Amino acid sequence: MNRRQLLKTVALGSAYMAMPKRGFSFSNNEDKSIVLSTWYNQGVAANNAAWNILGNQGTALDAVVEGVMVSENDIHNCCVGLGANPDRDGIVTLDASIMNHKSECGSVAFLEQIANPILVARMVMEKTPHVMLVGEGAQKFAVDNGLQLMGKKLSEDANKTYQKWLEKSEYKPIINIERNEKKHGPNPPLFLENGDYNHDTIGMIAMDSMGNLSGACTTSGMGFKMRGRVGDSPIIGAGLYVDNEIGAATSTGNGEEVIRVSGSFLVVEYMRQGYSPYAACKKAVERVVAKTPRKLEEIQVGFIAINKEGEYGGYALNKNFDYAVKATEIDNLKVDAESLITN
Ligand code: SD4
Repeated sequence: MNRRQLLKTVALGSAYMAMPKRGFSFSNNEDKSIVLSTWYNQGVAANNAAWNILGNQGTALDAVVEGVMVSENDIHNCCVGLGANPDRDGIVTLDASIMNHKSECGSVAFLEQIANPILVARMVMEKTPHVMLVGEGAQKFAVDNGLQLMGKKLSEDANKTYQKWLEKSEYKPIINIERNEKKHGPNPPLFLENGDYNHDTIGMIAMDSMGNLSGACTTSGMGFKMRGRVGDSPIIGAGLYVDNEIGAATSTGNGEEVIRVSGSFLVVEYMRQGYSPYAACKKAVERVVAKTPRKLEEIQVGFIAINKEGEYGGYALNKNFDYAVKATEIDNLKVDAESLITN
C-alpha cells in the first residue's frame, strides 16, 4: 500500500484498519481496476483471466465473461458448467446472468448441453429485447447463434458423485462441505472422492480502468436439485446486481434464501444508503436471517460487493466462505469472509 492509499484508508476510519482484509479501501487514482470472485479455489484462475482484460484497459464486461468462462470450462468443477453435478434425474442444467454499467442485463436458466451459459446470457442482453430465456427456448437461441450442443453425458467426476448420491437419493446439501479442512485437507478439490457434494457457484464483479462496473454469475445450481429448479444465480437482483452509480454485488449459497430477500439488489441498496461493501453484505445476511424459515445451520449465503470508490467486502451466514480479490497492487488475495455464525 503506498502513502496515498494509506492516507485514504486512514481517512476512512479505524474500522477499516482493524479489519484490513474485510473491506478496506484501496484507492489507486491511476487505475481503479479490480475484480472479485466467489470462492478462492476457483476464483484465482478466473480472476487471472479477467485481469488479462482489465489490466489491458479492457472493459469490465469482457473481463467478467472471460473470467467466469474459466470455471464453466473446467471439467473438474462440481458446480459450474457441463462437468458439474446433475439434477436428481441425472441431467446437468445451468443458470447464468450478466449485467453491465448501463443497467443492461441478460440471463438464462434451466439450460442444457451448452458449455458456456454466460455467453448465452450476454447474447440475450445484447441481441434480444428480453432479459431472461429458459430451457428449450434458451437452448434454441444459443444454437441459432452458433453455439454447439455438447450432449448429455456426465463428466467422470459428476457421474461418480451421482452414482453415490443415488444410493440414498436424499436432497441434503451440507453447507460448505468442500471447505471442511479436517475432513478434506487444506486445499480440497471441488469434486470430493467420497461422493460429498455441495455448491460453488462463481459470481464475479469487476470495475475497469474507466471506472465502469459489470458482473457475471454462473452455476449448475444445487447438486441433485429437483428437475426444473432454478436458483438465484440467473435472477437479476438476486444472484447479481450492478448499479454503475453505486456498486455491484453477487451471491453464492442456497439460492432460495437469496431470492427471498432479493439479496444482491439489497446489498447495492445498502451501499446506496452509505454502508461500506462489507457492512452492506452483513446487513443483507441479517435480512436473510430475519426472513428464512429454515434452520440457520443448514443453509449458507455469502455475498461479495464493490463500490464506486474501489472498496470491496464480503460476508456470509456461516463460516468457510472465501473469495479472491485481484487489483493492481493486490495479487489474488484470499479473503476469509466473516460470518454471522462463527462455530
Ligand atoms: C443456487 N446459488 O443455485 C446457487 C448455488 C451456489 O455455490 O451458489 N452454489 O442456489
